[in-house]
Amino acid sequence: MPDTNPFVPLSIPVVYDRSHRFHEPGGEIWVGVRTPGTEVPERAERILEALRAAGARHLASEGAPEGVALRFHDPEMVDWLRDAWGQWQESGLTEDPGQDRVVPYLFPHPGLVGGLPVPVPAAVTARAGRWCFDTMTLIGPGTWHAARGAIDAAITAASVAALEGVAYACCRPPGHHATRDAYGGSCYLNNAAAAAGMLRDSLEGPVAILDVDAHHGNGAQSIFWSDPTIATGSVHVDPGAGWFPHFLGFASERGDGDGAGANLNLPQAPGTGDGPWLEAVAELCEFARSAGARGIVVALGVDAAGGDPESPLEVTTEGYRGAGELLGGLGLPTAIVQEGGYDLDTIGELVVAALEGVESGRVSSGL
Ligand code: SP5
Ligand code: ZN
Repeated sequence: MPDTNPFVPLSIPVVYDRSHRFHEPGGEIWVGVRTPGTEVPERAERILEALRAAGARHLASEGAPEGVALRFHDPEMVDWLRDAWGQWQESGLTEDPGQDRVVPYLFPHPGLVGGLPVPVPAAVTARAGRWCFDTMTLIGPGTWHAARGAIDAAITAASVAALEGVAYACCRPPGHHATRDAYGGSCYLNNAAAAAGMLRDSLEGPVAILDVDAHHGNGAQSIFWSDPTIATGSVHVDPGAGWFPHFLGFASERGDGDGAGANLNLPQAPGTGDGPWLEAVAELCEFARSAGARGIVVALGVDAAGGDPESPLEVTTEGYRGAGELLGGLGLPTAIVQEGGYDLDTIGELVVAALEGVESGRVSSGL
């Protein structure tokens, strides 16, 4: 009997760097209470395990020069991220009051500073709030090392995608909430933005970041707000229905100046499942096409799946496969960058389904 169901390995190359393990957020401060947190090292390990079982090949991450990796961030924020843990320790805060992570306590709210220049404060406790916009994104001993590793993996995936057509970066911490000069939402450096910069420069033409994480991709929206060469689109749970990042992600945000029209937000009602969500993904694809994108970066959060602890969307594994098919169907060089996804029992299968979808979409598109 011939085998009617031969094992076909996943052909999308996977970039993974184990330096992500150095980032142990140590929980999140949520409404003032330290909770366990969901952005844990086990996430990337579970994804990798599922990719291995699917037969994927693994590429080493290449270190990108600082000027490439950190180009979209304020050097002062970068300096802080690099040094924060050391400064925190030196200040004795780990002993008194006994806080083993860098946690902000005061923020330069626009209503506080009233448009005056925001100084870098002298106290390390206040410096944390200078660049962090929430209380949930803590810095520990290995955070910088891991964040740098994640952005390198994303850039490596973009380089491979420019040459070979497609690649996936299995990276953490995630990046899509990080703006030029602020971090939060479990994100420190914007991995997808750096990948898009690399892809645009390699392909010598406009690209698009298409974000299917359950939460709005506010980081890339902000970084490329006036930039027509990197279009940004995001499908996410409606911030107007009470969901993170609460203040951003509305359909009325379309970009400005030269970038007017080059941002698209498609907020979805809580409870939205495959049908309307996939229509929105198709709209993102059409948006990339009409922006003249020569390549795309997919910000692949799988937290829109039903059962994810951080979002109320109800997308299925087959929904993620369908999203992959639509995105792959564009037939463009594609770098896929891991964002959120917090259900450890399903994160692996969700990513594999999305990547299998991308692969079959690319085949249908004639590649
Ligand atoms: C990358 C990404 O998906 N970031 C999403 C961060 C959203 N975090 C919002 C947290 C809102 C409170 N969650 C309650 C969980 C209690 N531990
Ligand atoms: Zn998310």
